This record gives sequence, structure tokens and C-alpha cells, in this order.
Amino acid sequence: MKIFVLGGDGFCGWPTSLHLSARGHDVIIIDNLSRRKIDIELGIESLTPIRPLHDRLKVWGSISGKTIEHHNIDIAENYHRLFVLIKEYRPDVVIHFAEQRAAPYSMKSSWHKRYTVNNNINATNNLMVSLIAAGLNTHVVHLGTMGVYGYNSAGIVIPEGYLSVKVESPGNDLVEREILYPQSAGSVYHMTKTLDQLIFDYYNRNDKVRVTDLHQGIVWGTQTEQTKLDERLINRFDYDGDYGTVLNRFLMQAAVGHPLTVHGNGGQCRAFIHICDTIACIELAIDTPPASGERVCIRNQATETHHVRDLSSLVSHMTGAKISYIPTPRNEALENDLVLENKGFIQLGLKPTRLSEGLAGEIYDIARKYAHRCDLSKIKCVSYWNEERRKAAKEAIGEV
Ligand code: NAD
Ligand code: USQ
Repeated sequence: MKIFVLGGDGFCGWPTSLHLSARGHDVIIIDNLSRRKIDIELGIESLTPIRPLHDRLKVWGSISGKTIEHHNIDIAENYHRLFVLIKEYRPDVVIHFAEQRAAPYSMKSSWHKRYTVNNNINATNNLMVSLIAAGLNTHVVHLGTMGVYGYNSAGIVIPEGYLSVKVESPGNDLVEREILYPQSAGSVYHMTKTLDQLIFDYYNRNDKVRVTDLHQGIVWGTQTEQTKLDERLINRFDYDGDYGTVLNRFLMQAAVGHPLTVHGNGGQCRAFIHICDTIACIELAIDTPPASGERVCIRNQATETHHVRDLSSLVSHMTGAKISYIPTPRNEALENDLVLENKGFIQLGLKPTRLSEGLAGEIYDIARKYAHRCDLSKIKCVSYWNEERRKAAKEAIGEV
């Protein structure tokens, strides 16, 4: 198949592109390299030594004999270039990773809030409009987030996107409906993903665009079968206070002897998935597209749930790292439960990589191996959701 990977230079997009290319698909990456520019803005680097995209693609070509093209297009800004490329190549599938994905980055300032909304919403809208204008029946596979459901202990099993509700009609009968699960974003970034859902719903109903929206949990791990082939293909590993996600941060912190930074008392429960399973799910999604006219297919893309405090205990047990409890910089529930439906991918054949299987490899092969590249000054989270959270952080270190 001819597959466009929007955001194909990123953490999820790069190994997905390699995997699909290895499988014989014709892969075209569209990426404006904005994530690399954000590294420069924040003065950070991936813990792993990622090479420029140009080099990555050259190495992949020489190892695999396969070509992956790269087009440097800002899909939020350059609608026309996106449209022309789509019209010319007529992709069978577009995988859409190309958004600003860090919640803390999206909360740093007015500028970051506006950038995240402008970038993410325009990217998604431009993609949908260009496919419709080109008259294509392309399948769009979008990476969404579990965070659209909110983390407020729903007391029910979180369904895969749609909730069955019973509402009393004027004649007092109970009418059954299936609605999009009520959204409850916990950051400006997460809010953009809830807006993406509305965009997909609209163009799906109006223009019959075929969309699979993957509500993904927090991705952990680094390497995949293809990125392991040569160090120059290595995947990125973010550990800083804005882009590092909780488990990868704990692994790196343990490797450099930094106490594990648990927000609050670690009562936050979140969903997780290994990077190899991310790719496996995307491939399953590509192989099982919705039919024309079918509603947006929403799948929960997560294999296990854990409380942050349990993850810190696990990493601490394995490495001897100390745990430090700090006021959360986020406006979030400090304790929640999370039970989610994830039968969709399991029934399609996904064999999950469990935390218990992959963690030791991550610690030794990645976190410890590249610990010397860590800039300790970048570990702290310095993005606060509001003034109250900023004040709490200052009070904790005796600054107020
Ligand atoms: P990433 O930041 O590493 O990659 C995103 C890529 O998209 C980058 O290479 C960036 O340069 C590119 N990009 C961003 N805006 C663009 C634009 N306007 N035009 C062209 N390219 C653009 O992020 P990631 O971790 O690979 O996440 C990919 C997707 O998966 C995101 O949409 C994210 O919301 C979702 N997701 C990620 C995680 C996770 O834990 N990493 C979990 C759930 C969902
Ligand atoms: N946390 C800590 N200590 C840290 C970092 C985080 O306790 O050092 C806590 C946070 O307060 C939060 C939880 O861990 O309660 C998760 O934070 P995270 O940074 O690992 O994940 P999050 O901000 O939710 O975002 C990540 C990705 C995002 C994706 C989302 C999936 O960056 O792209 O959409 O995970 S989900 O969480 O399911 O919404």
C-alpha cells in the first residue's frame, strides 16, 4: 500500500515508518521537523543520540534496500503543498501523528497554548479537507489519546469511544442512543485531541471519510526490531520535564541516580503501551479499515493500567532508586481509578508486551547506556497548569 506517515520523524512515527517499509509498503514521511526545533527551543536533546532525518533515511536505504521519501511540509500551515502531494500520490492510508503532543509544553505560556491549538487543529482539518478535495477514499489512522476520556474515576469501564445512554423522551419512554464518550480534557494538548474527535465525526458523516481514531495510552520503551539494526536508526527517548513521559522518566532518573519524581502521592492511574505494540496496533488498524459510510472507528490502544506510585515502586525495586514525592504541577485528580475496554485489538490478535518483560532491557540497553547524555538540569517539570500549582511548587522548596 502507499502510506503517508504524517509526523514520521517523531517517537512513534519513525519506528512505524521503518516497520511499514520493512513490510513492503511504499512509505512517504511528511514532517516539518518541528519536534527537533522544540528541542532547540527548550535546550534539550533526546537521551538517545538521534541522527538527522536525512541520515536516518540514508542508513535505512542502505540496510534495507528500500526508499522512504521525506517531504518537509508544515501540514497546519501549508495546506496547498499537502493537497498537491496527496492529489499526486493518492495514498491508500494516511497515518496522522503530526501534532504537538506534550501536555506540559502545551501549558507553558499563552504562546504555547495557542501554538498547540493552531498546530493540532489545523493539521487535522487540513488533512481531512485535502482528502475530500482530492476526491480520495483514503483511510485515515489518527493517533489520539486515552486522555480524551478524562481521569476522574468514571466508575464504569471506559468503552472504546462510544457510550450507550438511555434518555427519557417527552413521552417518558427510555430512548437508547450511542454518543461519543463525554470528553474531559486535562490540558490544552488533550483538549486538541477532543476537538480532533469532533472534526473526524463531522467529515465522516458529511463526506464519508474513513477514519480510525486510536485512543492511545502513554507509550514506553524505545527500540523496535528495525531501530535496533543500526545505532544511527535509534529512536528518540525524551526525559525532560516537558516531553518525558512518566515511565521513561523514572527509568532514566534511576539510571542517573536522581530520585524518582512522583507527583502528589502517585495516586494517578494511567494506561500504558509499549512502542512495539503501538506499531502492531497501527498495522492491525491499517489491515481492518472501516467501510465507506461506517462511523469513525475508535479503538483504545493501551495494554495495561498502573498507578504512578506502583511504577515508582517497581523501578525503585529493580534499581534501588529513591522516590521523592513532589507537589504536582498539573491540575489533576491526585487519586483515580481507570478501567478500560481494550478488547478491540486483542480480538484482532495483539499480543501485548508486558511491563514485567520489557523493563530490564530498557534500563540496561537504553537508560544506563546513554545516561552520560542526560542534562540533570532538564529533569524538573517547570510547566505549571495555573498559579495555584506554581505557588504549591514554590512553597514545597521554601521559596514562598
Ligand atoms: P513526537 O512529537 O515525537 O512526533 C510528532 C511528529 O510530528 C514530530 O516529528 C513533529 O516534527 C511532527 N509534526 C508536528 N506538527 C507538525 C506539522 N504541523 N506538520 C508536519 N509535521 C508536524 O510525538 P509522538 O510521541 O511520536 O506522538 C505521535 C502522536 O501520538 C501524537 O499525535 C500524540 O498525541 C500521540 N500519542 C503519543 C503518546 C506518547 O506517549 N508518545 C501517547 C498517546 C498518543
Ligand atoms: N507524572 C509524575 N512524575 C513525572 C511525570 C509525570 O508523577 O515525572 C505524572 C503526571 O502528573 C500524570 C502522569 O504521570 O499524572 C502521566 O504523565 P505523562 O507525562 O507520562 O503523560 P501525559 O502528560 O498524560 O501525556 C502522555 C503523552 C501524550 C499522550 C498521553 C496519553 O505525552 O502525548 O496523549 O500520554 S494519556 O496519558 O493516556 O492521556
